[in-house]
Amino acid sequence: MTNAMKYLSLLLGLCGLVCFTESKGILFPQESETRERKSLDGIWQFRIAPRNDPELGFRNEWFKRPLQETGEVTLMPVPSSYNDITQSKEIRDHVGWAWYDREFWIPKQWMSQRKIYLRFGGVNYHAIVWVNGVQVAEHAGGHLPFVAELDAANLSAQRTNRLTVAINNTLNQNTIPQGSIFRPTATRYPPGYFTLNYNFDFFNYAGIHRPVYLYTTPTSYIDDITVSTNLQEDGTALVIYNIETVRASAALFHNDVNFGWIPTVNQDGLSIVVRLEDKSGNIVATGTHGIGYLSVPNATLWWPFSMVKKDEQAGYLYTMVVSLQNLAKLDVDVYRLKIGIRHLAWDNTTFTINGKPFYFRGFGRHEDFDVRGRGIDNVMIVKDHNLIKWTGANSYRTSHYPYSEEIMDLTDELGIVIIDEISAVSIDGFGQELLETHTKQMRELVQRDKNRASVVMWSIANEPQSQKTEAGPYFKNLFALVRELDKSRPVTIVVAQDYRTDKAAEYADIICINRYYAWYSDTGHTEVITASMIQDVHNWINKFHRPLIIAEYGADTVAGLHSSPQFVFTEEFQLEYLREHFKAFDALRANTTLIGEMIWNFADFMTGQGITRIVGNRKGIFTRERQPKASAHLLRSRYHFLANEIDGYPIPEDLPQPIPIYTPRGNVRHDEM
Ligand code: GCB
Repeated sequence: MTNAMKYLSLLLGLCGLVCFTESKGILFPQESETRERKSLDGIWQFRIAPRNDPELGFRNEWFKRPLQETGEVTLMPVPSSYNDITQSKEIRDHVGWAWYDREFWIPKQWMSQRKIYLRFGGVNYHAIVWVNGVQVAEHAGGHLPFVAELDAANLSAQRTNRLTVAINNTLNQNTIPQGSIFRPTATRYPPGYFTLNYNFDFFNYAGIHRPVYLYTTPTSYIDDITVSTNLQEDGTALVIYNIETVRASAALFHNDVNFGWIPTVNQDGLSIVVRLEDKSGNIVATGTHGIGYLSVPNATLWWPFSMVKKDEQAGYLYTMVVSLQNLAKLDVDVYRLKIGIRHLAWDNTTFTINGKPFYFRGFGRHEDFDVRGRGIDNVMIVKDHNLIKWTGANSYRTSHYPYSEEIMDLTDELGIVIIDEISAVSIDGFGQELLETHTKQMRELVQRDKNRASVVMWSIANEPQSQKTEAGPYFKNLFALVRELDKSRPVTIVVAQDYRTDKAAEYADIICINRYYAWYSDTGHTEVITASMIQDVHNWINKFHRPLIIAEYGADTVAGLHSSPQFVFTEEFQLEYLREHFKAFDALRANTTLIGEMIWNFADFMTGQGITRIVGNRKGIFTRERQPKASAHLLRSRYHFLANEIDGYPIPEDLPQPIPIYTPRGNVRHDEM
């Protein structure tokens, strides 16, 4: 091994960079001088399978003909959840197969010297895809992308092509998340009656939730890029990268990692050139290997927005331009990846970003909007992130599933910190098959989000039945897997169990707990909150000696409902409930390794029907229409006070100065709210 190689392997080990040699990349489709992209979003044809004959579409091969020729169809926007688009209760509550189709054109020039792909950003839960009647893909897992390479022999540039998608939202004990079909035998039920039961607290929206793209690459192309960043002691930034290519010329090169520094130019004459450009397009570093590192002196670091004085430094992103070139130095393929340079570190007491302790002040959220359900909508996602910045929050958790790549682009760019959670909500059972599903989804998530600066932590589950003995080995395995995939970020789990009985949190780098004092226990008694929370957190920290985040606390609040003195469900109650928590958090952050507080929830969201939910979960500080409840103003004061105290971030002019808040000792300083 040469010295350079030794140095590099040391670096790779230190930074935990992992080469995904066995799996195909899932780079977001983009246009470049060598790639083309076509959106298939729009209004598609749609039909649900009959409840009493769920397999009819397969038996009658609905994928072989236009959907409108095999029965009645309705119009369905893509992306969106199908549930709230029509006036039909049957469609809203449908469980089982639902069918979509549309036609599309392939440009003539795509038919030679190119590879053509079809990519779905997310379809909940199980999807089967046909093009011109031929199956091209199948994927399970509702919130992660998948891609199919299309065979040109099955496409036409002379006439329209047909895309058919069958999706199924049925969950079982080995899906993530889990669910079960309830088929009562009692004669009072109508024939064929069944329901899908699940014990997570959000509506099981179904549909093609995220954009659908057709795109091309050249026949030799950049398949995957893995980047990790690091700061050396002298302040020089290192960008460590691994580029995987697929070569057309010889099977030998198919899906091989190009260990570029051994032969810089491979036998097929192709080589990799990397350049890092700042926001103005200046080249700040270059590389000529498939695996390597770029050193960037005086790098502009990626910072959460409230940790920098100037807005333009928040979420600073460089562009890594990767090109695969031929012997004549002409670009065969080019891919541009936005990356932020930042350094994460953690130990038993702290978590730092670029050397500064980071205190998470944020939210649990949902991808949930009126009418669209979980379907991505640019209007809503920009509005949400404006509101997040307005509150002074610096972070959120993608509770309880991976959010769309379009959302993650925003958090990277705005400098909002993300705890990236997989869809394992409320899981139980912990058998081998479940572990396999869980592992597969974790791999896909890390593969998708590994290069994102805003993602600072992986969350491998929310509120599993982690008091059960089987949960111990199950999560021990999963933590080990995620660390093997990525050593550059801490791994957490969000638990709701007691510190004495939990079997999973001990494996986490940072522990997250959810607590609902005065809501699910001692309902209405806000006077128990502060002492209970303080004692509880002390117990966890004294036992596990880890940084800890309160990942959820909250109270259902119906906007416009008032009561003095305060009473559950009123805006006054939510205010009081928050104030009592703030006292606890301030006492804890002064004396313990509490490193964050995240309220449940950012906004009201839809749930299944139930007597504890008044048309959805109302714990939002914003309504589902994104209007503030009284609590939004109180939380905003606190978050801005913290941003000012911890990061020196200027307090907005429209907030009273100094902000009414509690001192770190938990005493009221200006309690005017
Ligand atoms: C929780 C869950 C979250 C629920 C929340 C609630 O602990 O993690 O999914 O929505 O409680 O409001 O009950």
